[in-house]
Amino acid sequence: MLWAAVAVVVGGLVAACGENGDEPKIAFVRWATAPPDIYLMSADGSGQRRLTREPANDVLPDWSPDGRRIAFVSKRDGNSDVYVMNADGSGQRRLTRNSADDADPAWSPDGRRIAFYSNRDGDFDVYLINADGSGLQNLTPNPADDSEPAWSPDGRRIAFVSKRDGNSEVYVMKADGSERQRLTRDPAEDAFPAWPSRRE
Ligand SMILES: [Ca+2]
Ligand SMILES: [Ca+2]
Ligand SMILES: [Ca+2]
Repeated sequence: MLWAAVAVVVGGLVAACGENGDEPKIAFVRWATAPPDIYLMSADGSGQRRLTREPANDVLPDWSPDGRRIAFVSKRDGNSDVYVMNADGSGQRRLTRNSADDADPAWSPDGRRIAFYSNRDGDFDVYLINADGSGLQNLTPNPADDSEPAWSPDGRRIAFVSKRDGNSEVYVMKADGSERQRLTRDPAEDAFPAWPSRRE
């Protein structure tokens, strides 16, 4: 249920920004023809163009900090996987190769790694992978669902959501998975942690 909510809310509404050359651009998802594709436009709405052209869901764009690449989620190979492409849509490349759901990529502030979550080990966990597809690492080997990674502006910590204590709570951990700390203690669902963007 959480994943479905993320796909709809984040994939549908949030426009990610990045710097590429002079003008900041906005990536977004358009359901022009089902299934949806990732598009790009200038910040004034001009120059709208389609970046993905596969007959499968392409959603959840997330900019690399240098504005040169975009991570996203696609079902083009049969199930949800994390991909990266250049900001002009060229060089589309699959990073995760697993029949489970791999979702919600979040680029690290130093541009080297991408956090995402996946249920490849039976339950949802937060994973890290290098931007070149190497070095996969499970940061939350816990039988409960762990999801929605969000980098701190300095890249040293990752906030995430976990159900390990019975219902959705927001946690924070170091980027190596250590020093996990629970931040919310409420019987309601606590989700979608977000830090301020890094300022240069
Ligand atoms: Ca997958
Ligand atoms: Ca888990
Ligand atoms: Ca809660």
